[in-house]
Parts: sequence; structure tokens; C-alpha cells
Amino acid sequence: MIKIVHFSDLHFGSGERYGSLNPETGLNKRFEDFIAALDKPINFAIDNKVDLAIFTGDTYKHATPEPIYQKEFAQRIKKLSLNKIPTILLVGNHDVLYRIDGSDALDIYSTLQIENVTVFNKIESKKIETKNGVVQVIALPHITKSRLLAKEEYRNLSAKEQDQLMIDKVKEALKGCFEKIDPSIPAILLGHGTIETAQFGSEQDLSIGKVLSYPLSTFQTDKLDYVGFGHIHRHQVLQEQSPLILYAGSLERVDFGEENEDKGFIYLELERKRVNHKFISTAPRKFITISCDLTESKNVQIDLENEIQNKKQSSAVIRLRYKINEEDFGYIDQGKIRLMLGDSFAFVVQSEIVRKERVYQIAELDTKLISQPMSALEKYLFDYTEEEKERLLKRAKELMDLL
Ligand SMILES: [Mn+2]
Repeated sequence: MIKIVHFSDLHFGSGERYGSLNPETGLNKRFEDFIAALDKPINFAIDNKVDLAIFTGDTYKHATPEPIYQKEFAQRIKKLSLNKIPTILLVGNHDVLYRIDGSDALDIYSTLQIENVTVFNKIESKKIETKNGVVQVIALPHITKSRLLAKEEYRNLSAKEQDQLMIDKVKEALKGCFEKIDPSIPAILLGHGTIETAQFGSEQDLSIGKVLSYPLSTFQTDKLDYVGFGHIHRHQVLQEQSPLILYAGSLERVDFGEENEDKGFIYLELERKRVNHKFISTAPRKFITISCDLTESKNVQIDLENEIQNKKQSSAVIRLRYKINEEDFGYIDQGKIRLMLGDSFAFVVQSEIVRKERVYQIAELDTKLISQPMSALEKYLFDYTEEEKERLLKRAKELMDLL
């Protein structure tokens, strides 16, 4: 049996708008969360002496990461390497620089030939030796159009036809890999991309969806024992067996779109024709939305305070959203609300102000005034600027003069 840890979509540098600077370390506190999240699969792999560690791409927010992001990631890869755990790094779309040189953010690991580390940046198959036997690995990293299609081939095709051509080419390449599989030893396919039946999380922000999606059938062959994907941040199992097909999901929450999604990594026990998997939560930072409709409230401040008191958690990122009538907005003590949320990890306050249709009850508009229409109109326009008032009164006078 081969023990495997599979994690994905680290995205160092993402989600930092919900973190403040930690003065002791000089790091954004959300970045520290992301580091802590990465430590979970790394430490699990080392503590449990797993045979293989797999990362299926999207290391950073961009393919040109700040040195600190590179350093913190490299330290953890080094740790795996020093512990003699074979480690696979698969290139994701966020790792790729869309330039003709075809470089990516993980190139450095193959260039420096870090011991026990294998980088996959193209479709290929390799046998990876582990202390408990060989695993056949087929890699399907993020595919860029320029790498797969010759210019003449796609020049006259629509975007949809180009995608279809790419899928056909990928299938063809994978077919070649499948044919080489030795059916007596375990085989896995590691991918970064979209599978048609997968459910998206909130990654729209992260420019997902611009890439092609593979039909599930592309991977439905019993030559494979495991198909582990990255790219979509929501952990999900697309097929339970022959082979098991899943997305590991990302390691930390990026924003409130992931409020109700757990985050974690996959622990896998692999044998030919027998795979057990377990999702292990990284216990990601809590994101809590406190929603409050105050439009029927008799005491907006008290009601809002109660709602905050009931739902807030000191270590969470809080989004307070309240809906309030325009005339009540002034009764909210903004300073006190902020003070109440002050012990959260971070917070944002969003108010939706409901503007009623104006009902005018102007005391001075008595019957006496109504007999003098221009004066009445002037009173009626009490909350207009002098300029607007003047213009409207002028127009009104013109109309009156027509009578
Ligand atoms: Mn991706």
C-alpha cells in the first residue's frame, strides 16, 4: 500500500485584503494563515511517513510571486525533500507566464534538480519510485493554447472550435499514456483544469473559466486508480471508483464566496484496483456573514447590536450586512459597531439603505398657501438646491403663464 498526501491550489498572496500586517513578522496575517494551511499537509506527510506528496498547481496568486511567497513555499518543499518524500509539483494556470518562453513559477524546482522533487509542466507519464513501490503518474498540467496548437492549425477556428481541438489533442496524448500503463502496478492521473461535471466555488475572481473543460469520460478508464485534480477550489468527489476522481480543493478561504466550504487536503491509500481516500480539513479561517434586516425594526441600534453579539466570533473574518431605512440610518452608532467587531480577525461593514418614495407632509402647506401655487411649490421644493429650485420655479412659472 502506498500512502499519499494530495494538496492543491495554495495561491499564496491571495485573500490578503482581509488581513492586516503582523508587526512582529512583517507579514500579512492572512498570508500567515495560508502558510499555516500549507503546513498541515506537509506536517501530516512527514508525521505519517507517507510515500508520496502531490501538489496539483496554483502555487501563488501570480506567476511572478514576491520573494517572500517563494521562500515560504520553498522551505516546505525542502522539508519534504529532506524527509525523502517523493514530491510531485504540477503546473497550474496561475503558475504560468503567458509568454513565448513558456516559463512557469515551478521551473526553479526542476532547474535546481531538488532531490525527490518532480515537476510536471507538460502532458507526460513517469514512473515515480516510492519506498513502498512504484506509482505510474500521468500528468495533465494546465494547458496553454500556444503550446498545444500550431498557429496554422487554429488561425481560422472559432474559440469553441479551438477548445474542441485542444480537448481532442489532450485526449490523444492521454491515450498514448494510457496505452503504456502497466496494469499490474498502481496508476494515477494528476490534472489541473476544469472537468465538465464539476461545481465551481467562488474562483471566478481568480480568472477561472477562461480555460477549456474536459468531459469526465476523458478520465473514466479502469487503467487508472486515482485521478486527482486541482484548479477548482471547492473540494468535491466526481466519481467514487474505477477510478476515484476528485478535486482536492484549495487549502484556505480566499473570500466570502467560500464561507460555507471546508478546506483541506486528501490522504490516500493506494493499491492497484483499491483506493481509500479521506478529506482532512485544514480548519481554515472562519468567514462569517452577519445579515440583518432592520427595515421593520423599532430600535435599530439595539437590534443590530444583538445580531452582532449572537453571531460574531473573535477569530473570524466578519462581514456585517444590514438593510436599513434611510431615516433610521442616523440612529446607527458606527463607532460602537466597529468597536464591537474590533476583536474579530478582520471585518467589513456594508449597509443597504432603503430609500422610501417621498411622502411630503409639509406643515406650512396649508390651504392658504395652496391658493398661491408658486409659493406652495417653493415650499414643496424645500430639499432641492437653490439652483435646482430656481430652475424648476422658472419652468413652473412658464407653464403657469400658459394657462
Ligand atoms: Mn487554477
